[in-house]
Formats: sequence, C-alpha cells, structure tokens
Amino acid sequence: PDLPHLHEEIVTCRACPRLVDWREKVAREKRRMFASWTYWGKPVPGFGDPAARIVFVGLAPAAHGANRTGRMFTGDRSGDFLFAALHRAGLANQPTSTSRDDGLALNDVFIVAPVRCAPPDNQPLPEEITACQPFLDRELALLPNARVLIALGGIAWDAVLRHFERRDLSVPRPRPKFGHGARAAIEGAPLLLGSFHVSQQNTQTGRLTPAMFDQVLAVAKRTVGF
Ligand code: DU
Ligand code: SF4
Repeated sequence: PDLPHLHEEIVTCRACPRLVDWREKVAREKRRMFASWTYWGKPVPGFGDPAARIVFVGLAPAAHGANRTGRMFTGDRSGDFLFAALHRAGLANQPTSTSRDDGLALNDVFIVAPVRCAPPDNQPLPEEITACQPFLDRELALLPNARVLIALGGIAWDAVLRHFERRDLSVPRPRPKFGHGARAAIEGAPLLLGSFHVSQQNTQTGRLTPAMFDQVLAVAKRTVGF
C-alpha cells in the first residue's frame, strides 16, 4: 500500500534459493577490508525521493556494495560514479555514499532495481528476474510523479518494458531496443531512457564516460523541467 510497507516486504523475501544462499554467504565471509562491517545480506529496497520525477532502474545489488550497506549503489564503484554524477547535476546533496546513515539525500530522483538480491558474478538468472518483477512493478506504482525512467543496462530496459506491458500499455513489437541514449516514448508511460550501466566494467574501460552519463541526465532533467 505504501513504500515503507513494500520495503518491509522486500527485505524479508526468500523466494530465490540461489540468491538467498549467495547473499548470506557473502555476508558471512565478507571482504577483508570490510571485516568490521555487519553486512546487510538481505534484499535491497529502493531509495531516494518518494516524490521523484526521475527514476533509475539498476540491475541488482553488488555483493560487497548494497549487499553490505543495505542501500542501492551505496559502498561500491558503481555508486561512486552514479552519485558523483547526480551531485554534479544537482540531484544529490553530496557526491559520495558510504553507508545507510551517511546523510545522502536525493532530490527528484529515486533508485530501484529489477533484482533485489546480489547475484553471483552480477548475473541474475531469467527465473530470478521473473520472480522479482512484482517488487519492481509495485515500487514503480508507488512513485506517482515518475516521468522519466532511466534503465541502466539491457536487463533493466527489458524489465521496464515488461512492467509497461503488465500495466497494459502498448509497447511496440518488436520491442524498442536498448542502447546508450536510446529512448522509448510509450503512450501513458513515463519516458524510458537507456544508459550503459555505471559498473566498473563500463566506466574503467571508457565504454561509459562521465560526459556520456551527464548527457542522459541532461535529457532527463530537460524532460521533467528540472
Ligand atoms: O525518513 P525520510 O525523510 O522519509 O527519508 C528516508 C530516506 O530517504 C533517507 O535515507 C533519505 C532518503 N530521502 C531522499 O533521498 N530524498 C528525499 O527527498 C527524501 C528522503
Ligand atoms: Fe526475493 Fe527478489 Fe531476492 Fe528473489 S531476488 S529472493 S524475488 S527479493
């Protein structure tokens, strides 16, 4: 019915045996540099401004990032890149994010993901994406002001199109294709924008530069009139 209740439901989910095992094993074994942490080790709910007009759709928690801190993109390299960009754009009050109580607040932005538990090798299985889709559907339904959805990668893009279909919106066939800078304007839906994911694999190799990401953010801000 509301975000806090949905979030309680999300964090207690154990529907995917492989992911429950993995998230808890990582939380027990930890990484040496985080030995003093009590890892979150549970599903990760969305985070940000509930009145957001711009919504990011990621992939899944990182084993030693959100699976440790309990907050989307908090405590890993993807988050370093993302929050720095949001801060440059005036959408976050600080450029870094290290823990759930670090004072970070997003302005007009909310962050969700199609898979809420850290997957081995950052690769969820199709049945795990399917199992988690209702949480995405329900969380997006509880963001009444969302006008732009930014899909970080192809898995997010596909999950958003499935979400639109489940809302009986008319998604063209063949479906619009994901790419960096791709757009899908579907009647009755928020504008869907594609961006390469902010993972190290993209940002350390130059596949995704800060300038490329800022460009997508600029389109989103222009669309909502930020
Ligand atoms: O307790 P609260 O003000 O509803 O905030 C919960 C949580 O959401 C807090 O960690 C900050 C974040 N947040 C935000 O990022 N942007 C907002 O506009 C409001 C809350
Ligand atoms: Fe539940 Fe989603 Fe985690 Fe699967 S991935 S256990 S559906 S929260």
